[in-house]
Amino acid sequence: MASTLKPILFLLLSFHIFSLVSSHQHHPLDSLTPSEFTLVRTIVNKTYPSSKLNITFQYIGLDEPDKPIIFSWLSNPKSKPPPRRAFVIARLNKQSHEIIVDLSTRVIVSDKVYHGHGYPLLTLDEQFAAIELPQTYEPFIKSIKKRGLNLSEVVCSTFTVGWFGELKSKRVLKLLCFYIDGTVNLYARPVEGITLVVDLDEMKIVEYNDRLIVPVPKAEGTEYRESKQKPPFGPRLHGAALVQPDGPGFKIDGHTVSWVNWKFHLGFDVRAGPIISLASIYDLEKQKYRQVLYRGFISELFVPYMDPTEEWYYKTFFDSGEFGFGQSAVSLKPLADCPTNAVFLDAYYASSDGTPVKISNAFCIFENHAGNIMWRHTETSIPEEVIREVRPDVSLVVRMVATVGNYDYIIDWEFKPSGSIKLGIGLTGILEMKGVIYTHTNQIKENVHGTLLAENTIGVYHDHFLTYYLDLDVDGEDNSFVKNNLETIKVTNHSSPRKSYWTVVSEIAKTESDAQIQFGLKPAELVVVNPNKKTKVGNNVGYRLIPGSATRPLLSYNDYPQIRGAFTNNDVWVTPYNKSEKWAGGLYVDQSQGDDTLAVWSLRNRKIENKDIVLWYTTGFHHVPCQEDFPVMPTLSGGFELRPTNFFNSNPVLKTRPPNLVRWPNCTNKP
Ligand SMILES: *[C@@H]1O[C@H](CO)[C@@H](O)[C@H](O)[C@H]1NC(C)=O
Ligand SMILES: *[C@@H]1O[C@H](CO)[C@@H](O)[C@H](O)[C@H]1NC(C)=O
Ligand SMILES: *[C@@H]1O[C@H](CO)[C@@H](O)[C@H](O)[C@H]1NC(C)=O
Ligand SMILES: *[C@@H]1O[C@H](CO)[C@@H](O)[C@H](O)[C@H]1NC(C)=O
Ligand SMILES: *[C@@H]1O[C@H](CO)[C@@H](O)[C@H](O)[C@H]1NC(C)=O
Ligand SMILES: *[C@@H]1O[C@H](CO)[C@@H](O)[C@H](O)[C@H]1NC(C)=O
Ligand SMILES: [Cu+2]
Repeated sequence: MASTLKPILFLLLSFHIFSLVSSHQHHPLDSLTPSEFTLVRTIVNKTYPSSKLNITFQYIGLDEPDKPIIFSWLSNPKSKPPPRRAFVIARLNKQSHEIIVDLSTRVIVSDKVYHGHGYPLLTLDEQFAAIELPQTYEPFIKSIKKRGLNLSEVVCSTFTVGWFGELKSKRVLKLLCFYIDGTVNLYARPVEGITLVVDLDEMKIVEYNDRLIVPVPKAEGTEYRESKQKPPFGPRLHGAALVQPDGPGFKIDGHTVSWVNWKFHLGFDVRAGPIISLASIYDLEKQKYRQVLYRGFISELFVPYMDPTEEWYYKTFFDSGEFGFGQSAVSLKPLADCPTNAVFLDAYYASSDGTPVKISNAFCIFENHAGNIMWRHTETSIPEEVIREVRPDVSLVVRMVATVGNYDYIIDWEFKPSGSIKLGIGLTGILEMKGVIYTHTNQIKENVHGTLLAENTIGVYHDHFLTYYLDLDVDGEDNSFVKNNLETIKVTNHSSPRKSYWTVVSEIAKTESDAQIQFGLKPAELVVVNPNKKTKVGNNVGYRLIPGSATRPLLSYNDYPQIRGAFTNNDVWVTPYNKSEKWAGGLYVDQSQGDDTLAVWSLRNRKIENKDIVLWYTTGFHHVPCQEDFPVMPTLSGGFELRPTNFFNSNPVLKTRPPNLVRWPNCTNKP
């Protein structure tokens, strides 16, 4: 290992974001702007004056125009854009109101009280209010004293309570508390045994339970701040500079990004986080853009923990529908979260009183020069000639990081000139840890539901399921879902020395049940095709799903969390497009009872052949924590790919010209 320290050289690029972002005109899929959030608040205030009523905004987002309206606007973008509307879920008098506000006419178009199960997204404000309550709650103060702890060093955190068959529920959440004396790694120092229940509509503690005393794990070894580390230090990583002599290769016009042969719209939603819309790719041969993806986003993120004991059983989180994946977006750190050539974009959401909140640097967009090969070939079979053709790969990445409490999720959308879209997921941050009496594995005689990571510290087993909504419109709206099953054929009549081979047997999914796939031993290629468009030689144009790691749910199907998370029962589902079917776990996920999930919608078994269809794909991780995940976890990466499959007549990057060579001052490598 090299041990000499060399200065890190960063050649900063001298372009400004302003040169990339040209004048902004509203695209109908643009996320709501700060002034639009303010306008929503003003309009709702006319009907529900906040001076008289305690109204809170749990969700405000764009009520996107119907698909045909978008298409007709796209065919004539100079025409008047469709009306801007906002969809609002507000809490008022212990009820959830669904309000649609027309921002052009400034009226409330509809206002309905929701009477079903479940509650809307939690706001940050109410969570901040809730975690303050224990500090003045007598029984809690006593419990902390009893443990010999210092109240001013105790911080609490919010946990959704799930649903376990209760017929009636209140809008509550649970609090667990942590000790921050000597560390900022609160999750590593749980004050185990105490559970508080807060009624959010009353904003008061309604249940208290101090069940057991367990030593609080020590602070030593939990710190992760660079400034607090003590020698010996790890190896210094060597720096590198990125130079883009031709400047960046992408343009941002409003929220539409164009790069090389791609064009797409980037939106932000407080619940979903990044939303990619209208992704289309330029076909050199046809001399036009062709549609690929109408809309794609993470629909839900299900994180059930596997400890059935009193303080842990309910931890079965839905990070998108309960906490808001967009609401959890954090500001990216230039030169660290994204490379030197990244451009940053802000995002906005509405706080619980309706005022806009800015997340600066919520997104970064950059060209990824990772030193990979786009395609190559060396040919040595030709006499007296060696042919060596290589095209270096460059891709475009849109990145967001959501920090949902302890965990950090790195979400990448990566576009490749070859037509592939790679969806990257990185998990890092801090584990949820449980305090125990044990300091060595040889003391453990019971099931502790996790791995002993440090003295008195268990990293509890859990899963992360990420369910993507992918409304592919492959070269047009009407698509079919095809399973290309790879089947073994036995040769029994001695027509070949071979005894077997495999072949492709295609199956077109007619209805939803035909498209419910659980990955197992039977290999298949899963392709969304346009049955109305063929290549020159007659194949249906398509895009296929190249799955990431399969993560089968391991809970019983009739277990309450799995009823709520039933959208993970299959790896793949296909539904006919329906604007209101967006959230795989339902619109109201907090304490939901599983009656509005993808699994329930799909029971209708609707026709999906040659229709506008949506592909739902779940990938994820079963997480058995290990000591390397402590005190902070090195990124665990996953993801999947959407890849053109007979979409083009031939390799679409055959004639892509490689980037101009950049010579290093003292480079010994000769091109
Ligand atoms: C709501 O309207 C009232 C007048 O009815 C006004 O006093 C108040 O400032 C408004 N609040 C907001 C948040 O717009
Ligand atoms: C609004 O909330 C405040 C503080 O929680 C409370 O004192 C007041 O009674 C509430 N008003 C209504 C109309 O519910
Ligand atoms: C409790 O913590 C506060 C803040 O760090 C400190 O000022 C105080 O001395 C501590 N008290 C005890 C009893 O340790
Ligand atoms: C053997 O079986 C294959 C596949 O069923 C068939 O195509 C072929 O004609 C058969 N050959 C002979 C020699 O019977
Ligand atoms: C769209 O989906 C919702 C929820 O599943 C359903 O109630 C509604 O009837 C569907 N609309 C159409 C046109 O199928
Ligand atoms: C390049 O190499 C020369 C000769 O080896 C050396 O004097 C010079 O400092 C080097 N320059 C850089 C920028 O490394
Ligand atoms: Cu994990």
